[in-house]
Amino acid sequence: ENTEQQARFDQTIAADISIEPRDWMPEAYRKTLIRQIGQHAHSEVVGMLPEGNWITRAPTLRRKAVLLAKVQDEAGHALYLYSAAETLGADRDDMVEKLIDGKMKYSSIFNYPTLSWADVPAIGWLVDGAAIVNQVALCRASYGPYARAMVRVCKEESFHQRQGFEAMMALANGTEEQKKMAQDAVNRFWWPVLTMFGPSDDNSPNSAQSTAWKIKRFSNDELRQKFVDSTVPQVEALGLTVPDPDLKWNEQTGHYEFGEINWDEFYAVVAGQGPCNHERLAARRKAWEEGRWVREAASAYAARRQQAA
Ligand code: FAQ
Repeated sequence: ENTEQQARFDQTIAADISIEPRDWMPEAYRKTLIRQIGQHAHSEVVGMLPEGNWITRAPTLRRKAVLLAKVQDEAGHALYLYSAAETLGADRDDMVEKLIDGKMKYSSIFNYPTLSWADVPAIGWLVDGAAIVNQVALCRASYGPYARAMVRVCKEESFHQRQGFEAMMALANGTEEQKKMAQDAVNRFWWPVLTMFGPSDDNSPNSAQSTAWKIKRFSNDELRQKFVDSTVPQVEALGLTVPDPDLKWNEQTGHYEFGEINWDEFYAVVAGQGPCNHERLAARRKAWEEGRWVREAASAYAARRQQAA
């Protein structure tokens, strides 16, 4: 029976037909999806913190309204993603507890601080820009609920990316001081953003299996290259520079060549030693604890209604 189910699963993947929650799937496929979708959901939640830091200090009412909407969108993305993980049998409370106990990961990028207002446009433009490159590929991931969540998420991320670029343009075309803030934000975010795509292909333990299962459609390095190729001209259009002395256009390949990423820093940040890891998890733990009474009240209410029915 199991080999027959495995054969049917393999055929479904080979035919590019999506796997749905009711379908039989190998345990390892389920596990890797819960890992990736769970990490992705946690990234959306923790990702609200760096930008949330500037909501009370946005420079104008319009920027504040846009930023509030953007941060709320990220909460929405987390909800779609936690729901997608639940269709695989994952338990949401369990996932959140693993996050705050440091047993589940979230994107390294959110462990960097937002030191000036220019970091808000830099995140919208560069971080959401990188997220789109990765998530457009995931719209074709083999697991149906994940792929479908990505379609809507990508539409919202494109709005985020454009608002980030537009806000960055205002700074880049502003006073000398504003231009300096813009360049400083690009200098600090450029390299960490490149690590959002994960380790290089020869150091990516999950890639081979996730590619065979068609969860991954492009490799980490391919997506990173795509991001660099599309973003460098945008940096130049703003009159800013990329903080990479080795960056150069290669006429033959039609791609930019770029310098060596500091992988030691990446692994240290993933291991919990980034500038804000402690602060981020402390904020999530506090929210989880302070929200306990709401969760308990909602569960008690639901149980009572069920009893009455
Ligand atoms: N940070 O073997 P691989 C957003 C881990 S966008 C931390 O290559 P895989 C939007 C990896 O999990 C950000 N950990 O792994 C937003 C694995 O560890 P494990 C979220 C990282 O899965 C914008 C190990 O290293 N997007 O939130 C990172 O095949 C603004 C080995 O790596 C997603 O999560 C990293 N950067 O490929 C929100 C996209 N990179 O689990 C708010 C979905 C790797 O074995 C504001 N995820 N690791 O212990 C993916 O596409 C994949 O999981 C990759 C990694 C490409 C990230």
